[in-house]
Amino acid sequence: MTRTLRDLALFGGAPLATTPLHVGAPNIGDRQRLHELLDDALDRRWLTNDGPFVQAFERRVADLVEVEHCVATSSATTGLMLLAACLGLRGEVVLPALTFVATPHAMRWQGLSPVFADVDRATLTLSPASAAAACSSETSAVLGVHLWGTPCDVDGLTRLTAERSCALVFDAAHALGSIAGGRPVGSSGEAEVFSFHATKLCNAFEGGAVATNDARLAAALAEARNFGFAGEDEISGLGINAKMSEVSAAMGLVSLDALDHFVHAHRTNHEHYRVGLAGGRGVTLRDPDSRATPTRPYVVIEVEDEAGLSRDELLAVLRAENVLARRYFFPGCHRVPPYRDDPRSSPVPLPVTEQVLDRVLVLPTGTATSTPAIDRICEVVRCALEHPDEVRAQLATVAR
Ligand code: T4K
Repeated sequence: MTRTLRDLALFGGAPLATTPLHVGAPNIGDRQRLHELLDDALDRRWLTNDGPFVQAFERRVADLVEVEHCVATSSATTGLMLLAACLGLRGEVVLPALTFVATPHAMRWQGLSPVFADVDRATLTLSPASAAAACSSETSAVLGVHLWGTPCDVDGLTRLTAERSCALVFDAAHALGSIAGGRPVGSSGEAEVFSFHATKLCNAFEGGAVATNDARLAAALAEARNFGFAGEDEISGLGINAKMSEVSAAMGLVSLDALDHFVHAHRTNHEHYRVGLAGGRGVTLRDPDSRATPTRPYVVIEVEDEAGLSRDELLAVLRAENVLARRYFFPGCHRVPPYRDDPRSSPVPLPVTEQVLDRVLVLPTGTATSTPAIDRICEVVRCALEHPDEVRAQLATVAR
């Protein structure tokens, strides 16, 4: 380690980065190709409403995740909402509290009651045992989240939902390219919903995709995302505008073309973090099974109790360096409105979730993050954790 305390920005050194290093800085594919596709759409004067780029995007995603049908949407959030509506879910949906708030919000917008369960310590995905304890006679579905790309215990959740005769769906927002039980994530349960938001491994500016092998469900989703139109003058039922535009689909296609390049960058970055943080005291890089999470979409560290610095203190050190790490998904869905005031939403204890929410930091990765920058981030983390008392004292001085 070459960095000393005096080199840290907190102690007056030059910040590690002159411009902010963001978690979620987008991966961007071939710009020239994107411009060509946008010209095509403009020349064609077909900009949205199930255009040729959207159809091509849907075929590409369906092939990639090995399902028969894919319905592109304006976001994963609207995809989840439509899925709940088209499956006719009622009452309660059991899901992890350790997720982005979009997951319960999508259910709540459909008039459903999200009920939170705990996660498994190893994978940080929904624990089948905790989910079982959270189920009630009102439960119509279990919603697993492949958090940070790590697949859920699909078999365990399948057994649970089969026993209870309720639906099983997945929030696969982080999990394009992940592998569950030897198959790409996307084909389990009734359907799985991917995100193509700008911050995802593969992006369409904004966008989502519902993957399913159920032809009737796919047809219902396609109608529901387009106001419920089943034909030019025919409305099949309640619908909304959740369509993907041709601009988004063009970006999605260009991103899919570059997927191998993006994955290579994420894997290389993850390896640099692994080496750079090895032996660092008090901090652990989450290192999920690389056969199940080969894409390495996120870099997540846990700041342990014995680190000497809290997670938030380490966050402050990094922010001073212009490294804008994030505390995803603090403070936890069960602790924010409208859920925190509803005792029915947290019927079971959430000890793993609560421990993790107070310990994790997500660090920058992707094609926008260079490996030399990662090596320096690791040096900063290690240096700060070698001198916790001095760092805490300096943070207190700066705060005054
Ligand atoms: N389920 C799960 C498990 C999810 O994580 C998400 C979304 C969803 C469902 C819903 O998917 P979508 O409906 O969005 O398709 C961001 C994203 O907006 C959100 O998509 C994502 N998860 C979540 C984890 O992150 P915020 O509120 O943190 O966004 P914001 O604006 O703070 O930006 C995040 C970071 O990315 C910052 O460091 C800045 C950086 N960034 C962002 C954008 C948009 C860039 O560098 N460039 C950009 O263009 O939610």
